[in-house]
Amino acid sequence: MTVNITHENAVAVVTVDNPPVNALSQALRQGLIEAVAELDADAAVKAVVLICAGRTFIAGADVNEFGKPPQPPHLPDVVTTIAAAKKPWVAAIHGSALGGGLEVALGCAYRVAVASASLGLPEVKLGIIPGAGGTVRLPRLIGPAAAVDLVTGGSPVGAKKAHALGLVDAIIDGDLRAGGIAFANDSAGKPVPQPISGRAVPAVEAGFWEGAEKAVAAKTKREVAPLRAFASVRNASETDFASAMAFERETFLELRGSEQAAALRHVFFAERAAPRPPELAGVAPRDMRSAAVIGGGTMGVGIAAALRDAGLPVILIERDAPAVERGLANIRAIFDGSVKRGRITQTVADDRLSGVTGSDDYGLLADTDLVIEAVFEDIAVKRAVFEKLSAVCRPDAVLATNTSYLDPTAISEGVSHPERFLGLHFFSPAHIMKLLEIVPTEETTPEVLATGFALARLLGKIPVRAGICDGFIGNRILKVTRAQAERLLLSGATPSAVDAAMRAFGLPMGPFEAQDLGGLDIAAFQRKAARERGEAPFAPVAERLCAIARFGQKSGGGWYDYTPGDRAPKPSETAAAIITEEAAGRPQRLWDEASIADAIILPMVNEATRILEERVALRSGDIDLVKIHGYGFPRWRGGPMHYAEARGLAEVVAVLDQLAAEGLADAPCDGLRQTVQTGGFAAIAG
Ligand code: T1G
Repeated sequence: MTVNITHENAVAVVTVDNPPVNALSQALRQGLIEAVAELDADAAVKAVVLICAGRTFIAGADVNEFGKPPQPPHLPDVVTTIAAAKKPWVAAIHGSALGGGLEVALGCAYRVAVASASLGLPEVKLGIIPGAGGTVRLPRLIGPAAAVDLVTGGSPVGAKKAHALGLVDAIIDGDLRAGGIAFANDSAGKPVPQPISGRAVPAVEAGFWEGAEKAVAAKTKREVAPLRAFASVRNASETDFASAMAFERETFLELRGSEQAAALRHVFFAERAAPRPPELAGVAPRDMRSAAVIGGGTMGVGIAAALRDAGLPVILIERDAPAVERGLANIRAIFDGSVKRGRITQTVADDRLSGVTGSDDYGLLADTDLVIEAVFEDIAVKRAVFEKLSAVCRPDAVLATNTSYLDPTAISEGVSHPERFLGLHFFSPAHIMKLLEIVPTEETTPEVLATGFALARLLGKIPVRAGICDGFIGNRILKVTRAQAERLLLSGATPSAVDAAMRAFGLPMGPFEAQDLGGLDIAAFQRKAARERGEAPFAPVAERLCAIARFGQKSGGGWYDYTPGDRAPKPSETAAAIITEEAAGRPQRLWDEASIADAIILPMVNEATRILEERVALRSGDIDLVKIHGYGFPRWRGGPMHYAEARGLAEVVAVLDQLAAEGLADAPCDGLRQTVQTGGFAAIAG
């Protein structure tokens, strides 16, 4: 039963029970409508408490219904029915009152919450706007400024902040049900507050709307929903309730069918599928109560900081005392930086740091549950670390390598109990970037793999299982991105034009700006290793830039020139001369933003399809998550694989065929051609 009614004397308790998050399914919406009618007709009922079973208050409309035509009763009607109830309804909130859940609560006469609850309107994160009165009731209840923040940002606020805003009428200490009933009993004898729909919107100072709109536009760039949500809040603040509700509903229905909404919904479900690979269902991870990181460089201290943020004590091992001190200074710098940016207080930073023990003595790791190696990307150096770890760690301690490009199986040669070994590929900065590629070897047991996924949950990261190949998923695709970007330079494009086109597509920066920022020498080192394996990586210009020590910003120039103290890239005559020489004799063509994006993004999709075919990735949504959370691919495009499906796979194959005919890209792989018949990547994935 989705909606259940019980009675506590003159108070009726309406309990919603629709696991897992009490989403507003059609049955639940119908149940609420019927509950209002039943309780309005019951003379013995003086007030109503609306509460939810399980872990949270209503978490919103049922996202599973979004791809289908809306079914009555529609949520705005449910909220209006509750708002018109003859008895005061009190929303008793725990967990998260989100989206339609908060809108239902706004239809109630009162809202109470436990201190741990949160309330928000995250619709813009799904490419839509609130569609049941959220943008109309909120400015009437908490004022336009707070309403704009809540609606356009999409982030929830805690109950205490909500109480300060007037969004919540009381914070309940102790049992929520009992507290809600007591509040309802108390309210029963008082005049019911004026319905929000009848309230005026507080005035704003001159220039508020213009300033707020600029701020929203600056923050959300190419995403459509935030500015449309802003427009609905402004409209609601300047027109009558009924007109504002109609405006909001029309906007919601329009965006509900938009490409960005489909993309963001895809990411929402992909982010919930990735942490639960089917083969790990029912597999219990090992306990993780302590951790160690080997290596105090950028990656090592980033990983150590992430472990501390998750509350694990960390031993940071380096080769000698001076290196230990440098490592501890590096991690202190991370926490100091977080304090300076207001992410944590000094007290928290001190606590984080106090949980790190620096040492050059591997013997301290005798009882450590998890050890992550993050030393120099050289197989001999890594093997030497694991030889020591094999000697001192417990046989059941999980040993992990953070390698980006080396073969974890090769690293694990000689490790005692290799079943407890796996790759955990973090992305720099490791305490910030959400992505964690989890790379098992053939000997890694399901329990140890499950421990990797449990670690990701503990660290608040997005785990993606990756098979072993050069670059796993993300860096393997990155090699194609870079090779394609250079191909364009040899056929008439410039670094600035390519970077501008990729920014216009939605990337945070273009491939050449990114290389100058990260350093060209890192990729050169990987290309050298690839050549030693007999491969022929394509980077004629990058090789020549590295040959004259043009490694990017850190050497004063790379693809671009930089003046000291200024990170703004300037076109480089040196790079242009090398490009001209390397382009000599090659066909030249005109490039615009769209054709540049096609020549880079579609070959990435082709390589990603090969990754699926080889089972290096389990599903196309995982690849989308890798690109979004590891490389800044625009979330509102859903990732490269969703983008290709939304663009049309037949068109993707046709454009790639044309580029291949001009020698500007590989031809579509068989798997990609098959998707034209099957209609998507699902048929390729396992
Ligand atoms: N609809 C359907 N299923 C949902 C859902 C939803 N809104 N939210 C979560 N789930 C499922 C999820 O797929 C997973 O399923 C399980 O619940 C646990 O989720 C009209 C139109 C609530 C904070 O955007 O933010 O209302 O994989 O792993 O980490 O204006 O889920 O177990 O089968 O995320 O504890 C607005 C989205 C909708 C809230 C809980 N609401 N959800 O986090 O669990 S639009 C949202 C969340 C709307 C109105 C508009 C989180 C959570 P499974 P989980 P969690």
